Parts: sequence; structure tokens; C-alpha cells
Amino acid sequence: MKIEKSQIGDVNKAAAIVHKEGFDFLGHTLTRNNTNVEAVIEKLQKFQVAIPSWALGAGGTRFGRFGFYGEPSSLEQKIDDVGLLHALTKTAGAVSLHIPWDVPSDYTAIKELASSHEILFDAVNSNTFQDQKGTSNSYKFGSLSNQSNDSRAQAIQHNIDVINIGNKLGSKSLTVWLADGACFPGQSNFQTALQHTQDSLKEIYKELPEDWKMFIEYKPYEPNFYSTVIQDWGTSFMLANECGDKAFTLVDLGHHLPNSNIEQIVATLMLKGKLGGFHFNDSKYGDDDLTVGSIKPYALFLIFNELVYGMDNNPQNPYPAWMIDASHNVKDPLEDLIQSLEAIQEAYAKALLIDQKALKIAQQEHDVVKCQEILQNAYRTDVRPLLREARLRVGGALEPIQAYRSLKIREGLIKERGKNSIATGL
Ligand code: PSV
Ligand code: MN
Repeated sequence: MKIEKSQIGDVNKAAAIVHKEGFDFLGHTLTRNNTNVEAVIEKLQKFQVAIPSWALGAGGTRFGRFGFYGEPSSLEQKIDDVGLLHALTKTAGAVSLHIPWDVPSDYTAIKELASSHEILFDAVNSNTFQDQKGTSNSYKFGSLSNQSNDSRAQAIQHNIDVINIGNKLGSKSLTVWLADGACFPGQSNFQTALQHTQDSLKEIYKELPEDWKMFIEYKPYEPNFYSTVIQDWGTSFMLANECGDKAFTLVDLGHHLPNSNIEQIVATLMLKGKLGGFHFNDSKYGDDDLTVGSIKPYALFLIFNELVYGMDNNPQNPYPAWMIDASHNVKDPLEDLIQSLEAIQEAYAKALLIDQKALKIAQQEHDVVKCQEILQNAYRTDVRPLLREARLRVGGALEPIQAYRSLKIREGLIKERGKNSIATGL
């Protein structure tokens, strides 16, 4: 299923006048305060976020999964769904595949399909957190950290296979997230597990093509509940340094213990040139994978403040790979992703409005109140007219959720795929 530009144009007509009034008003106000509105719009248009192939179906928990009608049941259909999101929002110009859930059968056809939707292939993700059919060794007690040479060798080879698959699609990075750890004290020797992980990552790193990056994701707990081998940004950073210049840390917003200062982690990694990838989501308790910005939007804004500062001031840090890593059990997955994309753009736009020069002066003068005023002035600005304008100019929808509903996209997908289609993934 594809949406034509003219269909979006027709839907936009109803909201055009109200949008113009709102945009003109905000534009004048921001210009009076010395904000370069055109530069902000251009940055918003360039900010593209990859959609993970596993978030297009309904999410689930270990207690069950309630499917959603019209889910994509093939890689082709998943790419079509990302195409729909991109057509409406103009900010979802990439897809991130998880192997072996998404191995293409015809690479040329898949590449053509993606490019017909103007979609690129972002990082490819390996999966050593589940045993796969036909493999001889189990990951029950770890993959890259496993005591067994055979399990480690299998996990290393899987990651190399993922690089090869990604290479054929035009991906330029591999994301490694390990579930490895222990559920009980005494189960595993911390030092041996870490050493094996480091050695295994180095083996994978050797196979990275010259222009590729490797992202090492960390997470404090789950599925193991006593210890995780790559538990925090420090462990990931250390391993990335051991591997070399093409290895980076990946920050997933849900992978922190409650109240961690994630913005400070971002700043530290960017100063050291090691923030490679970013997974957006939100959480109340743990790795809840909720819609971005649905629980702690101010924290997201503060994180974006550091990202914007780092992108402007840290040439040693490469441009990070952005991805949404969220899923929801009770919403239409596509509507959920539209909400996440909107929240990301909103936080980014607000961070772009921060008067960095004034902030620096206030910091030097130890004017703590002014520092807070500067941040909160930007945060309290309703930037949605900027987002709408950025989309409108490139053919996107003024109100993506409304357009999605009035164009009856889910109904169309159900007609095409039926009610019982099931998406692969968690
Ligand atoms: C693990 O919780 C994670 O954040 C990793 O990025 C995985 O690849 C993804 O979620 C799987 O859902
Ligand atoms: Mn993640």
C-alpha cells in the first residue's frame, strides 16, 4: 500500500489556513528573539530516524501478546509500512533490520522497494538473545560471553553473517546488544565473561568493512536479573575503545536504572567521540519501550540539548544513528510510531531554540536562575507549527495522525493483509 502525494495534499487543505496563522505568529516571535527560523526548519527536515522492523507489529509482554489487524507479515510489508510512515511524517527515511527475523530473499527487489519509498537501510541488528532453528549451540548461558567455545564461535559467526547481509543492502553499521549475564550470584565468573565478550567483539570487529561502524548497546538488567555483562555505558565505552576507532557506544533511553542522568552520559560520550547510536523510547520503571516523550518529555528535551551541543561542538563524534526502539501493546503500531516521531522532532526543535550564547554567559556569571530560564523558555515554546511547516514543504502531512485516520490506512492494510497476519519479532 502506498499513499500518493496528492492524497496528503488534499487532507492538508482542511488545516492549511489555521497552520499558516500559527506558523506566521511563531515565526515572527522567534525571529524577533534572533532565532533563524529557516535554519531550524532545515535541521528538522534533515533529522531522519530509523524505524525498527520489529516495531511495526503489536508488541507483547511475557504474559501475552494481543495482535493487531493488518500487521505486516513479510519484510516487503514491513518496508511498505515504513514507507507509509515516511510519506506522512517525512522523518522516517530509514529502516533498521533485525536478523534473522528479516533476512531478504531477493536483495535487488528489496532494495528497489525501499528506494521506491525513499527508505535507506540503517544499522543491522544481530540476535543472540534467542536460539534459532537449526543451530547446534544454545545461548541459554550466554553468547559472546559463553564458557563454551562452540557457542561463542556460533555467536561470532552470526554477527559476521549479519554484517554480510547488511552490506548487500547498503547498511553501514552493526548494532550488538547482548542479553548475556547471570540470573543468580555465583552462576558466572564476571571476569571470564567480560574477557570472552571483549575477545569475541574483537573477532567481529575484524570483519567490519572499512566504512562501517559497530555499536555496542548496554542495558542494566533483563533478561538476566542478577548481572548483565555489558551493563552500563562505561562497560560499553571500554569495550568500544578496546575494539578500535570504528566501535562506539549505543545509548538506548530505556536502558538505565531509574533517575540516571542520561543527558550527562550523552555529553561524556560525545566529548570522547564515542556516541555512535541512539535508541529512542520512554519509560516509567525500566525498559518499558513506551512511546517517546509519553512519560518524561522534559528529560528528553535535556538529552536533546546535549545532543545539539555535541553535534555543534564535537567534530570528534560522528553523526549518530537515530532509531526508535519502542513498541506498544494496546495501540495501532503505526500511530504509536507517528507519536514517537513527533515527540522526537518536538524535543529536537525545542533544543534548537536554546540560546546557547546566552546560556554560556549565564553559566560563566553563575546566574543559575537565568540558566534555568533560558532552558525553560525554549522548552515552553509550542514548536509544533515549525514541525508542520517542515513537513508541509516536502509533501508530508500537517497532522500525520489525522491524515492516517482520514485516509483510512489501517482499514486499507486490513483489506490487503487480512485480520490474522502476524509480524515476526518479539
Ligand atoms: C534490547 O532490550 C533492545 O533494546 C535491543 O536494541 C534489541 O535489539 C531490541 O531491544 C529488541 O527489541
Ligand atoms: Mn535498543
